[in-house]
Amino acid sequence: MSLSLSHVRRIVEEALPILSAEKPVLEIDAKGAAVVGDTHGDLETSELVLERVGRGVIVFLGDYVDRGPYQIENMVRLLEAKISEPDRILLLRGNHETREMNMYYGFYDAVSRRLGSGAYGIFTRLYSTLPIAGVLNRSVILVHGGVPEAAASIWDVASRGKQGEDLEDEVVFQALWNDPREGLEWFGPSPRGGYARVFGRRALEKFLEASGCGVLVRSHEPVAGGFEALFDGKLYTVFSCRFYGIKPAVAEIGAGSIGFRYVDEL
Ligand SMILES: [Mn+2]
Repeated sequence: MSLSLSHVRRIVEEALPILSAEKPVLEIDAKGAAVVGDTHGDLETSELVLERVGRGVIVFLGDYVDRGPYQIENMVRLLEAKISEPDRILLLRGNHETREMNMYYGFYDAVSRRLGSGAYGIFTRLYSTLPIAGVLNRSVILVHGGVPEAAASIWDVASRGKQGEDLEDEVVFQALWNDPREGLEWFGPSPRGGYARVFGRRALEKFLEASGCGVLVRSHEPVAGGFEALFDGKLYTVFSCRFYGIKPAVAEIGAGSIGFRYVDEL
């Protein structure tokens, strides 16, 4: 992919009004959905998913940039897909779609080196338009991290609104940062630091019930095998970046069922 600043700027500017019109928490009605976890510059995963998943919506759970070798290409490819099929390709925000993370984990430097100093600002404009979460068929919560401690339901998260260049609201921050822990009931400290917390079974069950949902699908942790069920199948983690020594996977959600497939076998 040839990358020029004018091309990247044009793609981002075409995507901005489409994303801006979307709600902070997307209400998605679809017969089927493929859910993609972190890609972190794994352009190959994004290409395979976009080319081979023929039906239903495709929801990307965020973390498109930082770390991998094709961070800009990956972001641009996903935005091109969004522009051509705005109702089918849904791009949620991950904890790496922030200025704070990009300064430390490589995307700011990659953009400055390849597109010129001053180019990076177009991406923080983009981040502030990205939705925070989705609810599929009024039953499945889709979000990068998990359950925030101070939110009763996903609709409570929605009321916080989209964020600026960083995740200023603590509830939204936790929705994109928190991790599940088997054996825990409510909440506990997270090794990730900041506002981040870990959440247990009762925290998840209460949040799901108050949201009118039965399952939460998230990413954020590079689980061995690319896919993992926790809390008796009330929560799934899917991870889709091949640079973590795992086989990238996607979740496939149909009527009353959740399974997974490896990206390289789609
Ligand atoms: Mn993450």
